[in-house]
Amino acid sequence: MARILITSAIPYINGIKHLGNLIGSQLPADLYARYQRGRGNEVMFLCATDEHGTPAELAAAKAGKPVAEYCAEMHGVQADIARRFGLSFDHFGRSSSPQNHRLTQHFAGKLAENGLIREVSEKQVYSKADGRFLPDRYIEGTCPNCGYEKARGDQCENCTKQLDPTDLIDPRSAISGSTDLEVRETKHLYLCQSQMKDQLDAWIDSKKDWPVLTTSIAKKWLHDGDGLQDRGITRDLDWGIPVRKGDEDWPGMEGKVFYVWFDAPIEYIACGAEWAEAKGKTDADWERWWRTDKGADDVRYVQFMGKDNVPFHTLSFPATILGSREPWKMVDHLKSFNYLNYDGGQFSTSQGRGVFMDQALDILPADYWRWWLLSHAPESSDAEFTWENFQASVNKDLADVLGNFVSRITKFCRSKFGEEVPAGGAWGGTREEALIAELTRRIRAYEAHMEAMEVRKSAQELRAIWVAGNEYLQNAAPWTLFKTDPEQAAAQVRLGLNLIRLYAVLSAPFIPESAAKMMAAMHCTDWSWPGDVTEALGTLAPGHAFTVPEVLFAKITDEQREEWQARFSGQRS
Ligand code: B3M
Ligand code: ZN
Repeated sequence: MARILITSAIPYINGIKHLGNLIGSQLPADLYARYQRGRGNEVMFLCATDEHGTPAELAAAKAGKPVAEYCAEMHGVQADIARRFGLSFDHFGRSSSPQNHRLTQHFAGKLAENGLIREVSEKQVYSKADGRFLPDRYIEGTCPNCGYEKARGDQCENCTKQLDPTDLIDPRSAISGSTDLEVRETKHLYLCQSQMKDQLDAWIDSKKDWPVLTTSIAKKWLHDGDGLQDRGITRDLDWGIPVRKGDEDWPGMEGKVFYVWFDAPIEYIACGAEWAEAKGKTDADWERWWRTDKGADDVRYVQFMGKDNVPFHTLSFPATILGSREPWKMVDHLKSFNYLNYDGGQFSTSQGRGVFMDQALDILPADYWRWWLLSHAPESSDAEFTWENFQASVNKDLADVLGNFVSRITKFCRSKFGEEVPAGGAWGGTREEALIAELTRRIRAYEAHMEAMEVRKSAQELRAIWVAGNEYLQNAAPWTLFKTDPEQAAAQVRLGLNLIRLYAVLSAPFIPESAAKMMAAMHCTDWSWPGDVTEALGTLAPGHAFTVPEVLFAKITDEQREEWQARFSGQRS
C-alpha cells in the first residue's frame, strides 16, 4: 500500500471561491485523493484557508468586522461549501492556527541560524492620506513588466511577475485611491534565496517527470534577468504571524508580521499538526507524513495549484524548507493548471464575474459541476466555461450515457425479473468477450491517466467506459431477446446490473454522490477496485436484491440554460 500526501493550494479567506478557483486546485486534488483511496492506498489530503495578508484585512474592513472574527466566519463558510462539493479533505485547516504560528516562527528561526536571513532597511510606500505604510495589495499601479494597469503590489495578475510595491509605475493607494504617497524607511527581513539558487536549480532538474508548464515557470524565475532575487518576508501589518525567531523575540521587528506568502505554504505542514490535534492523534502520527526522519521517506507528495502559484511552490517554499536544513518532506510532483475563463471573459472575484461555488450548488448538485469542470480542466491551455457547453456535457455524458444506462437496465429487470439480479443463462459469448476486452483495455488506460494526473484524458476514458456499456446493451437488446430466449436475456441483465456497480467504483472520484446512489441502488457496499474485469462483473450474484434508483441526472432544459446565462451575466452583488 502506497502512502500519498496531497495538498491543494489553500484558498484565500476573502470570500467564496468561483468555479475557476475550484478547478485550478481543490477539485483535481480531490479527484486524485479519491482515486488513490479507491485503489486502497493510504492518503493524507490537506487543505486550509489562507487567512493573512492584505486580502484578509481588506475583505474584513469591507465586511465591517474585526479581521479575526471575519476569518473564523469565512472559514466556516468555505468549509461548508467544500463539504457540499464533495471535497474530501482529511483536514481543512487555517493558516492562522497556533500550529502555523509556531511552525512559521520555527522556520524563520532556523533560516536565521543558517545565515539565510538578512535585515534590510528599505524604503516603503507610505500613504499620508491613510496614515500607514501600503504593502502588497494596498497599493495598485502599472506593471513594469507588461504594462497592465491594475497590477497589485505583490504580483501582476496579468503576467504573473512577482513584484514589490515600489516597482509599480503610477502607484496609488488601494484603500483611498490617494496618490499622495511617499517613500519612507522601514526595516524588514529578507530570505536569501539567491544564495540557494544552485541548490534549487539542481532540485528542479531532479524532477524529470514534472510538466513543462511547471518547470518552465520555475526556470524562468531562476535564470531570467538578474536571476533569483532575495525576497522580503515581513510586512508592516497588524494581522498575521508576529515576527519571532522560534520562541524568541526578534529585536527591531516588533509590531511586524510575516508576509502571507511566507506562512501560507508552511500551513500545508501545520495543517497536518492541526489534523492530528482534531483527530486526537499524536505528533508522530502527522510527522510520519511530513518528516523524512520520522517515516515520510516513502511518502509520495503531490501538490495541486493554478499556474500563478507555481513560482512560490517551486522556489520560495522549497527555499524555506531547504534553508531550514531539517528533514521535511518536499514535493515530488507538482500539478499546475491554466485558467478557466467564463463566457467570453475572465472569472473575477474582485469584479464578481462568473459562477461562485455557493451559487453553483444553489442551482444544481455538485456532481454536475464536478463532471463538467474536471472533463474540461484547463490543462494544456486555458479553457472556457459556456452555458451551452455545460448543458451539452451534462445532458449527453451524464443523462444520456450514464444515467440512461442505469435507469434502462434496472427498470427492464424490475419489469421482467423483479428487483433482484436474475438467475439463468450464462454470458460469455463473443459480444461479452468483446465488451470485457474493451473494458479491460480502457480501465487500464483510465488508471494510467489517473496516476499521471491527466484529468481530461481520465474523464474521456471514463466516458468511453460508460459508452461501452450502453452500446453493449443496445446491441444485445435483452428486451427483444427476452421474447425468444429469456435465459440469455437474464444473463445479459445480470451483466448490466454488475456494470452499474463497476461504474460506481470507477466513477466515484469524479461524481462521488451519484456513485454512492448507484452503489446504494445495487444494495452493495463492495467498492473494491476492478482487477480482473470478468471477476468484477460477477460480484452481484443471482438473487441479490436491488432498487430502481431515482433519476440520477436531470437534463438541463434550454429555458434553464437561458435563465442561468442571464442571471450570471452581470456582477455578483
Ligand atoms: N492563497 C493564492 C490562491 O488562492 C494563495 C495560494 C496559497 S498556496 C500556499 O490562488
Ligand atoms: Zn505584468
